[in-house]
Amino acid sequence: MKKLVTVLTGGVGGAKLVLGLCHAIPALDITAIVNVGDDFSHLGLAISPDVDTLLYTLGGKANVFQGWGRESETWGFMSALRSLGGEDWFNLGDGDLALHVLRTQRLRNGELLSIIVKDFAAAWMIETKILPVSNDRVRTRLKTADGLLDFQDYFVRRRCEPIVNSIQFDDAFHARPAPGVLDAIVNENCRAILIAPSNPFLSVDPILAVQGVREALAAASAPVVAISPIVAGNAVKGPTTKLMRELGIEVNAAAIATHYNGVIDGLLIDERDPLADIRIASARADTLMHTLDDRIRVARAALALADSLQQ
Ligand code: FO1
Repeated sequence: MKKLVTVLTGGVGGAKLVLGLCHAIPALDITAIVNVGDDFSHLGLAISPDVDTLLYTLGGKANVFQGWGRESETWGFMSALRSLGGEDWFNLGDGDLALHVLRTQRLRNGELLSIIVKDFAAAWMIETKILPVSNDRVRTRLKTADGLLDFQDYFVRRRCEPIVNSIQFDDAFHARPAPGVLDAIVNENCRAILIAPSNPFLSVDPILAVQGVREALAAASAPVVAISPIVAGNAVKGPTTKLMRELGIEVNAAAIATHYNGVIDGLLIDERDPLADIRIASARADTLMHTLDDRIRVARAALALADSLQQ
């Protein structure tokens, strides 16, 4: 019986879905393929926000209110940095810092990001496979009214305020999938491939831009099901709604289906949204994920839709 499930995911929304999935099926059967377009170098440190959000969430260490970083964090480093006049727009907690320092040290020694992440996951007894989509550099940048901005400059420093004209994924064309990424998609034992309700334009597109990922999804025997990030005509979190309007895209499930045209076989739509006029299979559920039970419910609903599409 096919039992493996692969999830394409960005940060907080995706981590919630993967956590729900870990309670619906064995965690060992899950592979999360994670966006690295948000990664950047800051104060000489290699930061991988989406990978870390998943590590913290599955390791039971996440700050769920903040949506990033660790729970019970202390901020001694930041206050020392501030007192010296250092750049303080990107907050690095003391515990979080340990991850960045260790990752940076190992990358400088020539190790691959995917191996470092595997070791961090093993140290925290995380059974789910967490795969950065690529060990090569992929950088999300936005063409805005204020010029071409790096992702974190736009997202954190400028709080998503600049009006966005277009989004690009620098170096993605040359980025090779990390070992295991394509196999997790085309594997014969794959039951379902889920696209988390992460931002399609900022979090999922950079995954799809990596060499061979779109082709693998098209060739996959497992059904590909996306969970729409739109709930009651609005995105649950972050800049998705504002971004879609600026890009001239309607904010509804039909637009998400159109965006993923050629990639997905089914779309899970929130029950508060009107029945979308879409040409692919769909199902409806309450897709808000506040509690663990919510996350399990959404994971099960997405799997049920995928199972209904299994040939
Ligand atoms: N997001 C913020 O809004 N402000 C921060 O100061 C911030 C710091 C930060 C540090 C480490 C990390 O892994 C993530 C951090 N994030 C912060 C979140 C992150 O930049 C974005 O939420 C993701 O890139 C979007 O998925």
